[in-house]
Amino acid sequence: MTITITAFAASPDRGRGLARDMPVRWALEEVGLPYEVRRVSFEDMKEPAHLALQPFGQIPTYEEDELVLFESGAIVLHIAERYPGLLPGDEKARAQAVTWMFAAQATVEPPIFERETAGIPEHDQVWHKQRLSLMDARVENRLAQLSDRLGGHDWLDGEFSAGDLAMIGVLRRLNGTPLLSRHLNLSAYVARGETRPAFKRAFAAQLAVFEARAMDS
Ligand code: GTB
Repeated sequence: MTITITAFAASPDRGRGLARDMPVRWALEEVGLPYEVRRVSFEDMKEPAHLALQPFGQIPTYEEDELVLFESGAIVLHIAERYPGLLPGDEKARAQAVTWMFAAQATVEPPIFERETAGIPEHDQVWHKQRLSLMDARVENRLAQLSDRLGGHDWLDGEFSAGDLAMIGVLRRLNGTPLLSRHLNLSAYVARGETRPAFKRAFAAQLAVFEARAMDS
């Protein structure tokens, strides 16, 4: 079986591992599956060949022999369901881990994403400051709720799972902000994920792409 994923040829995150190939790489590393990466430019992503794999012209995609998937969450779930290491064996615990995957993308990420994307285009608007504080409050509300639930535990529900992988992937977007750092348990939770050997391998692999390009230019 050959697994090929797509990733940015030149990620705008400058090697910080924030693009969505990162959770897929991390999941593959956690379960120990080798994979190849096809790097695509923004232009490539809008070409018919890539649109046949990803109808919205985005990365990541996942090809496993004849199977083609897109949506990073669906790809991580596919990997987690087939290989041990990312979902508990017990049926109920499994459903709970999947619930955290959905919570990460559907409940925690939207306010974080909104705050992040509003920053640059709205920066010059007179109402920007007011809107920013509103968005900060929305993020803060979600983080406070998540922090309460995590409490002093290492992971969201028992052992590390795909739910933690998804949640940490979302929270990493706030690294370096007071929104995250004021919640000591959440900062420690993110750091705990980032020190996993599988995360480190995934991070290093995507960083190597940025560094190779920097050497070329
Ligand atoms: N829901 C989809 C999934 O989870 O797979 C979303 C995929 C997606 O947003 N892909 C982005 C993309 O291909 C890259 S990851 N964008 C190109 C386009 O839409 O034309 C999002 C991303 C981009 C950049 C940063 N960054 O610079 O920090 C972080 C995250």
